[in-house]
Amino acid sequence: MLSSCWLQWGGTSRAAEAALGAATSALPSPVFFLSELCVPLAVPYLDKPPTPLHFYRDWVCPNRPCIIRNALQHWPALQKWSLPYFRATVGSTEVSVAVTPDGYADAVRGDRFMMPAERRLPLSFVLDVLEGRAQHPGVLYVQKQCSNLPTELPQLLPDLESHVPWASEALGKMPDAVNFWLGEAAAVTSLHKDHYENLYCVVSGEKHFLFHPPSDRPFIPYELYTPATYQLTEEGTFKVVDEEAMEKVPWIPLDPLAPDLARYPSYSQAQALRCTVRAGEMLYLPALWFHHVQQSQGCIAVNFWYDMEYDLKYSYFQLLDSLTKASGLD
Ligand SMILES: O=C(O)CCC(=O)C(=O)O
Repeated sequence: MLSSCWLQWGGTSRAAEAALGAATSALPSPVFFLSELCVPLAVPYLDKPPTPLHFYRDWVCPNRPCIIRNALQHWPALQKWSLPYFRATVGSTEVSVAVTPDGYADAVRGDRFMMPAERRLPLSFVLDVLEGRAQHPGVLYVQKQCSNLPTELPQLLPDLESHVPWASEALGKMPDAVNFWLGEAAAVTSLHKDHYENLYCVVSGEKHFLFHPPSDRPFIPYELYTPATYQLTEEGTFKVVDEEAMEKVPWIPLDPLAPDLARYPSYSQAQALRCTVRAGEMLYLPALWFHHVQQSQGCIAVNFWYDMEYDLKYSYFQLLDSLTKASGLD
């Protein structure tokens, strides 16, 4: 009995392997087909906010990014927010600041997945650093991706809406998080993806995005890294402290600004899309799109994260992810 089960299992497993081999060797062609069909050459602009129906039908459902103009002009923040305004109104408020030696928080550095040192600093001190009036070791970025706007800077809430009404209606939910971002030009967000429909609003300055559609997954490498955190010493140097209790983290080692194609040759088949989001503009960044972000010095932004629907699109992405891993393309 045992041996017949074993034989049967062995047979099934060989059949599965053959099917997998066929599927993975055919992997790039549906991906190219998808990219040609669905991925624009540039991120399109809308001159005004879409209706909930248009937003859902034209952008969310086909999982396409766009930049929306004139969607924020009724926010007092657009007129009021500046570094001097923050100094006068919320300067004494302590905020969480991500501090890194090189501007990269949550990124692969060497053989580690590095997380930032997190410091609580009065916002006025961060403003001093941004304006060149004070110095602090490393690179500062006011960012904490768990609704730091309402939790850490609630005094600023009257200056904007608590959600994006046409998006909330289209998606049938309220945002899971409303995040505030303010940092130095050297602060970079490494290439990653999220399970959020992201409405990213630039209030002052500019953000530079580099995207890859989810269909580029087979060409984007992931590896497993030991997680570690930067620790800032009294002398102002950075120590790397391994997070021994944490599991290894799957992350993208590749820098899309200077890809190491000798090491990751498949990346040459991926199609990067770039855009700059300027003050007063709102980017719709669909769930599962890979993104890498840079900014101008002192750029002020707020974004709304709406949890994605775990629907067929999500399942297709998971399938592509599994096939990519199984094929060894990673
Ligand atoms: O603005 C940034 O630096 C990163 C934004 C981001 O990664 C996100 O909103 O998911």
